[in-house]
Amino acid sequence: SAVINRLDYQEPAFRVENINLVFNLDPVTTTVYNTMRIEPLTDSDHDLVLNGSELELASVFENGSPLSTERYTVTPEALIIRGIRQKTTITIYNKFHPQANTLLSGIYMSNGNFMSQCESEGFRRITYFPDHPDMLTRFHVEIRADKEQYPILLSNGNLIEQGDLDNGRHFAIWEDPSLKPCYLFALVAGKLVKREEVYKLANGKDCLLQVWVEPQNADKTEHTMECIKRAIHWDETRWGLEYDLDRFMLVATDDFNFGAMENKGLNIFNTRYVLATPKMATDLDYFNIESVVGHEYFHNWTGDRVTLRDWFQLTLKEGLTVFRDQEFSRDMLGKSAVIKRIMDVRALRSRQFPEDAGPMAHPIRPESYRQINNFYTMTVYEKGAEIYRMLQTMLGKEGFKKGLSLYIERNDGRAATCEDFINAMAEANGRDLKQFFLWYSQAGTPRVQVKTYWDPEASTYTIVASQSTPATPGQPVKHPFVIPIAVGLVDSEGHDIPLQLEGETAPLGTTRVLELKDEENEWTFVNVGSRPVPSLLRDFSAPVILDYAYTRDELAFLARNDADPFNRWDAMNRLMLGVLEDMTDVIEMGGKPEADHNLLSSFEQILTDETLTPAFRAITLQLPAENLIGEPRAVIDPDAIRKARTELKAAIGRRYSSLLFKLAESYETPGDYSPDSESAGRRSLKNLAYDYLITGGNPKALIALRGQFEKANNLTDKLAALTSVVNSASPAKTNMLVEAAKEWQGNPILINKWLTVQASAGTQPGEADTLTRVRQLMDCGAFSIKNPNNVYALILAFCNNEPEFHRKDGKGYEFWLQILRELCSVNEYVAARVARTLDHWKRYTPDRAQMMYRVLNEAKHIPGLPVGVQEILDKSLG
Ligand code: HT7
Ligand code: ZN
Repeated sequence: SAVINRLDYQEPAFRVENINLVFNLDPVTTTVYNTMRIEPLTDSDHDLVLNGSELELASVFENGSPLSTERYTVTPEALIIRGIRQKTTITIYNKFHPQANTLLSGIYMSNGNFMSQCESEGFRRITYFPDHPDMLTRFHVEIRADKEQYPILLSNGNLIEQGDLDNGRHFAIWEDPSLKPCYLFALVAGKLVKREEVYKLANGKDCLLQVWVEPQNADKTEHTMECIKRAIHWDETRWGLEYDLDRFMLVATDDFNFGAMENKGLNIFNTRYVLATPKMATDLDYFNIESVVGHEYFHNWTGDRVTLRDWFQLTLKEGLTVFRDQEFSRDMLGKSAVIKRIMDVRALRSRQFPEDAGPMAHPIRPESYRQINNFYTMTVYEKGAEIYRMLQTMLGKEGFKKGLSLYIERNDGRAATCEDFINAMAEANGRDLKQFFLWYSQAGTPRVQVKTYWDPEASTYTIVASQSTPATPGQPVKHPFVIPIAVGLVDSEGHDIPLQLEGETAPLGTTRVLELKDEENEWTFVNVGSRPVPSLLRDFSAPVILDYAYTRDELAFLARNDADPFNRWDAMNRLMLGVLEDMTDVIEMGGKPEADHNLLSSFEQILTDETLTPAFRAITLQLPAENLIGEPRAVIDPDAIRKARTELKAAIGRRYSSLLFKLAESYETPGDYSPDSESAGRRSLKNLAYDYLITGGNPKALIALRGQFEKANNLTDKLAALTSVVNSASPAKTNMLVEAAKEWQGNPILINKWLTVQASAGTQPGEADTLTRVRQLMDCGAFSIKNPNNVYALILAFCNNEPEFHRKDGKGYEFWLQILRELCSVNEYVAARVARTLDHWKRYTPDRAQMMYRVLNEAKHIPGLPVGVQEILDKSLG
C-alpha cells in the first residue's frame, strides 16, 4: 500500500463541530449511531472522506433524511460523501464485531469486558470519521449495554446521566467538554471495581480519581493511586500545569498492544503497569508503574490539550512526554536520581543506538511511513526525549520552562507541529534554534571525537571536539548538529578544577556546557596547572557516541573519583566493555580469556565503598548487556559474547567470594517489604552479589538462593533467586520452576515473568535446549498467541536471547518464521514487533546472516502479509 509523506500534509477541508455517538454494545455485533455536525472550511468542491475499516455500513442520513446512494461511495477504507457545501448533519448507522477483533485496535473484548484503543488509527474501526489527529471535535457519547454483564459504562469527560432501559439493559451518557481528536476517544464497559479518592488540586478544586480493575485485582491498586497523586502534584509544582476535568479515570486490561494510553480523562493501561503488591511486583515494577502513570498523566497537556497536526509529529508528544516522565522519576528518587539517568541511557544505548545504525533508522520526525504503528520507536520516544533534554541543558531549567509555557499557551486546544515547539523555545529565550532543529530531521547517532592537549608552560588545557554522523537510509550526507557537551576536569587528587575559558575573567563553575556546532571546535581553559583527566559528556548531555582514548587507568580513576555520578558509572561501564571486547576476541581466536587486573581492582573498590549507595554500587557493577558488547564488533558471534560475559562474571564471583557473601548477607532487608529506593537498592546489591557467586559455581550461593526463593516476602528477591538458579547448572531449577508455577498460576503478570525467565535462559549441558522449552511452554495452557503480553514475555524474550535464538542450526529462525505466520493473521502490530528482531541480520556471522536472509525473504510470501510487516521486511532486506 501507499507510502505516506510528511510533506503531503493538507489542511482539512471540513470541520466536525461535534459528534454524538450511541453505542448498543454486544460482543458479537455492536451497533453505532454516529451523528456529526459537519462544516465545510473551503469554497472548493471537496468530497468528505470519512475513514472506516472493517465496518458494516447500514445507512447514511443527511439532515435527518436518507442520503441518496449517488451521493456516496463506500470502499474498504472509507465512506466518501459528495456535495456537502454548507453546515450539514450526517448520521451514520454502522456495525462492528468486538469479539472478532484480535488486533486490539478499535473496540474489543478483554476477559468479557469491552475495551478501546484508538491511537493511532483505531477510531475508524468503530465508526466512519475523518480519523486524523488534527480533526478536533466535541464528543457526546451514550453507551447502552446489558446491565448484569456490563454494570460499569465509561467514556471520556463528565458523566451526564445514567439509567435503566428495557430488557435488562442500561445506559450512561458521557460528555467531554474538551475538544479532542478521535485517537483520544475511549470506551470501557464491563464488570469492574474501583479504588477512588477525592483529591484537592492546587487550584482548590476537588478532582475524583478512580482506578478501575477486574474484581480479583481490587487489592492491587494502592500504589497506582499514590502515583497518580504524585504525578498531579509534580506537574503543578514543576511546570505549573493543572488538571482540567472533574475526574481522572484509569482502567487496567490484560489485553493491550502497548504499555498504556492517554485517552482524555480515561487512561487505559496494560495491567502490568497498574497492579502491584509485594508478592506480584518487583522493585523495578513499582518504579516503572510510577513512570508510566506519570507519562500518561503528563500527556494531558503534552498530547491531549496540545495535540498533533499529523502523525509525523509524534515525537512532539512522545519525546516531550518521555522527557517529562524521566524528570518526574528523577525528582521522585531524590538522592538516588542518577540511577534513573543511568537506566535511561543504558536503554538508549542498547536499543536506540542500534536502531539508528540499522535499516530502520529514521529521524525523530520521520519523513515517510507505510504503517504509522511501526514508528512508535525508541527513536521517536527515547531519542526524542534526549532532544528535549538537550534544550533544557542549553537553555537552563528556567529557560526551558519559559519556552514550554509559551508553547502551551500558544497551542492550547490546537494541533501543533515540531516547528511550533521550537519556535516557542527560541522566542522565549531569544535564541536561534535553526541549526538545533536538525535533530528533528537527521537520523543516525553522531560520533564525537575528542582530543585534549595540556600545555604545562601556559597552564592551559585545550579540548578539540569533532563530529561526524554516519549515513542512514535515504540520508547519505549529514550537516553538523549543535551538540552540548558538559565537561569537567578532574585533578590528580580527584577534585574538579574551577573552569575558566580563555577570555573570561574568572572561573564559572566546575562543569561547563560547550556547544559543538561545526565539524570541529576547540576550547581552551586557563589556569590548569597539572594534567587533568577530562570528564566528558557529563550526565550524558547529548545522545552521541563519545570517542576519547581513555586509558584503562584513567577510566579506573574516573570510576573512583568523578564528581559527576553518571560519568562515574560510565567510566566503569567503559572499562568493563573494553575488557569484554578483549575477552570476546580471545574466545573467537580459540584462546582462554582472562579477567583484567585493573577492572578487578575497580570492581572491588566500588563494591566496598560505603560512601556510595547500594543502588549505585549495584548498577555500576552490573556487566554491560550482550548486545552492547556486540554493537562495536565487525561481526557478531553471540556464543563468543555470552561465553566472555559468563567467564568474567564467574571470575569475579570466584575471586571475591567471601567479600560478596559478606555483603549479600549484610544487605538483607528484614521486616515488611517497601519498594522505596533505599530498600530496593539494598536488594539489588544483594542479588547482584549472589548472581556473581552462583555464576562462579559457589555451592553456598545455591543454598542461600534456594532459601531466599522459599522465604522471600517480596517478588524482587523471589524472582532474582529463581533467575540466578535457572541460569546456573544446578538441577534445583526444575523444582523451583514447578513451585513458582504453582504459586503464580492464575496471575497473568506473574505467569508472564515465569515464561520470560525460561525463554531468556541459556541451555546447560544435558538439558533440553531453550527453543524446545519455549515450544513446550507455548502448549502449556498459560500461553495464548492472541495475548500480546504473552507473546512479548515468551517469544520476544526468546528472540532477544542471543545465543539461543541465533543458534547455528538455524532452528531459531525457522521458529521466528512460524510465529510470524501465525501472528500475521492474529495481530499485525505484534507481528511487526517480532519481525523487527531480525532487522540486524547483516551484523552476524555469515552462516547466520545467510539463514536470516532466507527466512526474511520467505516471510515476504506469507499470504495476506500485512503492510506494516511488509514495511519491516522490505527495510530489513533493503
Ligand atoms: N500514546 C500511546 C501510544 C499507544 C499505541 C500506539 C499504537 C498502538 C497501540 C497503542 N497503545 C498506546 C502510549 C504512550 O506513549 O503514552
Ligand atoms: Zn506517550
